[in-house]
Amino acid sequence: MNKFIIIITVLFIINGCSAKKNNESEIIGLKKVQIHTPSVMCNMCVNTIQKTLLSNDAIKSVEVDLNRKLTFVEYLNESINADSIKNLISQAGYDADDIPRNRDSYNQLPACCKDGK
Ligand SMILES: [Cu+2]
Repeated sequence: MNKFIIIITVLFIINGCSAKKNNESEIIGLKKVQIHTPSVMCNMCVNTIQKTLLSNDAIKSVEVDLNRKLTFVEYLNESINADSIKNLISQAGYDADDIPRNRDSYNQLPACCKDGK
């Protein structure tokens, strides 16, 4: 067990050094983006967005703030970018910043998730 912890620690140190060489502001390539998702209304919407985004391996965490209509996404910078994430949200049927929802996906959402727009 102790050996395991030492190995993990060493790996972190090595990782930290190589990350610093490339870009000092990013810790092992994990980035966070805040996306305006004005059409989220209920927990079903939250589930739909989380399921869609988390099925992508490059996306590490998804939080949806229903009150502020914001979606916070943590992702691996070298594997995906913010625009691709917005496109995924659109494909799920929701507006994401300047990218409008995919109409077909929106039509398939449950009635409680449709804002009628
Ligand atoms: Cu909903």
